[in-house]
Amino acid sequence: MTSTLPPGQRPAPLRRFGIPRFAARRPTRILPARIEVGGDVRRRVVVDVADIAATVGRREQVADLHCVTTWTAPGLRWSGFPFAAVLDVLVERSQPDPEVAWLTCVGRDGFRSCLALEDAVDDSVLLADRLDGEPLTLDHGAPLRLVAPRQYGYKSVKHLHRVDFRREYRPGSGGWTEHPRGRVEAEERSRGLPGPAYRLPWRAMVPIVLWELAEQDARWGR
Ligand SMILES: Nc1nc2c(c(=O)[nH]1)N[C@H]1C(S)=C(S)[C@@H](COP(=O)(O)O)O[C@H]1N2
Ligand SMILES: [Mo]
Repeated sequence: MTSTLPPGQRPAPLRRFGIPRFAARRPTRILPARIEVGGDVRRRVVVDVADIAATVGRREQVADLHCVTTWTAPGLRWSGFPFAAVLDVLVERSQPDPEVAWLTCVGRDGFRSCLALEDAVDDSVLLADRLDGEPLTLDHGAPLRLVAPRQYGYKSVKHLHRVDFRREYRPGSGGWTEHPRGRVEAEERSRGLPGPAYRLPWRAMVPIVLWELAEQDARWGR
C-alpha cells in the first residue's frame, strides 16, 4: 500500500464504478474466461485462460486503483497472470503487424479502453482473476480484468474478453476524457488540459455516477 497518494487523489473504499451507460450491459453471470484477439493481426484467435495458466505463472500483487475522478482505493490484493507474459502468448498465436503500438481492450459490457503497448507490458500490469483471495465478483470484473495500476482506472477494463492490436491509438469509451497514456504519475487524466484542471469537474461527477449506478441496480433488481 502506498502511504502517499498521487497528486489530486484522495483515499476511498473500493466500490463498483464506471461509465453508467455500460452498467446496464454488464454481465449478470460469470461467462467463460477467454480472450478474443483481433485488430492488426495475421490470425484472429481465441485464447482460453486455461492455456495461459498452463504456461504463465500466477502472481499475487498489491496495488492501488486510481480513478480519474480523484478517488483511490488503496492496497488491493489482486491475483492473476503478469500481462506481459500473457501478451507473449497472444502475440505468438495471432502474429500482430510488427508496427502495432496500441492495444484496445474490450469488456463484455462493451466498455473499451486503448492502452499503449509500452504501458501494457509494464511489470505492474496483471490479468487478474482474483481479488483479496476470492474469485473476482461481477461488480469488479469477473471472470477476468486488467489491472494497470500506473494508469487511471479507465484503462483497467473489467470483464475483459477481447484484445485488438492496433498500429494507431483509437479513443476508448471515454472519448476525449480518456488520455492516450493515462499515466497517474504524470497526472494525465484526460486529453487537452493539464491534469489539475480536471480534478474539480471530475470529482463533482462521483456522486452523480454512484447515484446512476444505484438507480440501475434498483431498476434491474440487482
Ligand atoms: N468493463 C468495464 N471496465 C471498466 C469500467 C466499466 O464501466 N466497464 N470502468 C472503469 C473505471 S472508470 C474504473 S475507475 C474502474 C472501476 O473498477 P471497480 O468497479 O472495480 O471499482 O473500472 C474501469 N473498468
Ligand atoms: Mo474511473
